[in-house]
Amino acid sequence: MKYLKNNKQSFNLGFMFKTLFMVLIGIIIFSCDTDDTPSEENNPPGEITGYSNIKNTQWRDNIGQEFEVEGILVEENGIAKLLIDKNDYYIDGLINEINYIYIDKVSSLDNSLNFAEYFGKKVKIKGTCEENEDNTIQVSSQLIGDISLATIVISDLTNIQIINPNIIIQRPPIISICQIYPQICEFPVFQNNKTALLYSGGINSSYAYKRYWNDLKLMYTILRDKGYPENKIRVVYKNGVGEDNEIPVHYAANQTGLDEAFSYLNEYTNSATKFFLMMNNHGGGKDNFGRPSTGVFDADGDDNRGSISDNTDEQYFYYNSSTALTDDYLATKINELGFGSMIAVVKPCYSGGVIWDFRGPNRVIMTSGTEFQVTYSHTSGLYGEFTYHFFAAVTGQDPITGATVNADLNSDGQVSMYEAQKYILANDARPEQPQYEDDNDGVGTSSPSASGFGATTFL
Ligand SMILES: [Ca+2]
Ligand SMILES: [Ca+2]
Ligand SMILES: [Ca+2]
Ligand SMILES: [Ca+2]
Repeated sequence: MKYLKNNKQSFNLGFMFKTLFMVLIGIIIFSCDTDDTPSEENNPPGEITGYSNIKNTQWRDNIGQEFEVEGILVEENGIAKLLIDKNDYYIDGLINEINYIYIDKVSSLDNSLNFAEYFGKKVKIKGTCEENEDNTIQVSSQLIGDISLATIVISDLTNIQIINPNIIIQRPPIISICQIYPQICEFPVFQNNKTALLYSGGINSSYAYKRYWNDLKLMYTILRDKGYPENKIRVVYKNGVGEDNEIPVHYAANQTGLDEAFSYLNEYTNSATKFFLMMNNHGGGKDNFGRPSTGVFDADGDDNRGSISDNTDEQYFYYNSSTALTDDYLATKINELGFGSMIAVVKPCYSGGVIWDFRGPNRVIMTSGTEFQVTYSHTSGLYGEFTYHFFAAVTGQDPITGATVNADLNSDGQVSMYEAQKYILANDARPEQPQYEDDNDGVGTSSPSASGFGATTFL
């Protein structure tokens, strides 16, 4: 009952049906997550899940009304939200709307209430339902739904209480690459015919987690170490500004910025060029595990093939944009580059959904999961799970502990993309199945070939 408005609602027949309906929805959502890591913050079966008493199709009728809500508070770029399930913080996809709600405060509390101090703790909050005023959340609501604007606004300091002092979610710090990897921070003087595009959008202030910045910084540094010239790497990130100055950010993650990045790289790309692509942040798609579909309707039908007819193009979000970034669009931009070979490392949820779109000769495509699967960050929240193991494989060093790892299966002194994927497959500890494609059939596999193109492809 704790998420019910003011406890005023009487236990009438309508409420019983509503409860029954929400329990059913809850069973559908959670029962399909059979391979999910158990979380001590998952609701016990039978209890009403989430904030559906506030966040429903009539949520605007709730504006101005007072509610009491509980959840784990997380804060990103100054925007706080409550989560029902801590796992949602580590997923690189959209959170079910009923499983999170934004928290804000009246301006008179600006100096006395700092949400960061509550990070990762379970809190109880009383406040008024309002529409979120953050510009990026307003803009992204045009893409992900009006319901995403629902916010509980606190007007009194006594209306936020910590109900569990334990930190359930640790705030992951931004890493300093050269402290962890001093040996790769001295870049070689040789310059190769290699170009790279590193991308992370982040949707809006609340979804743009710092781990994407960690991923991009480490990837950038590794590429420089591998001889990718500074002027041939373009970083497209969030609003065009990095979280620190360790690597440059060249463009904002919107359609204009992405187009400009591709145009720029096109000037440096020829038929002998190696093109590296990292896609990061959230993804949307058709889910086979009970979550609502967050992809884009496949209007041209090109995503349906063979046994797959999901009518869904996967999307990989911009920042502060109401335009969807689809796999179709990315494939068009990639195919305009006249490179000789490509390595694509694709982290977001539903990442396997790019394999069909990105297919082509001399291309290695490595994804964190299948077309129908959410994928996770590392348990530390510092990197993606998939990217964490990729970094370990190609540097020979664990990116957190510094421990030596060896992914060089054939002991030739270098780690091919085939070897990197084998390392990832052996070590990925999340409920996700990384996929691999290097034979131009557009079909991902969990069993990479030891004699395929990727076995002789290196960063
Ligand atoms: Ca399509
Ligand atoms: Ca699809
Ligand atoms: Ca697709
Ligand atoms: Ca090797």
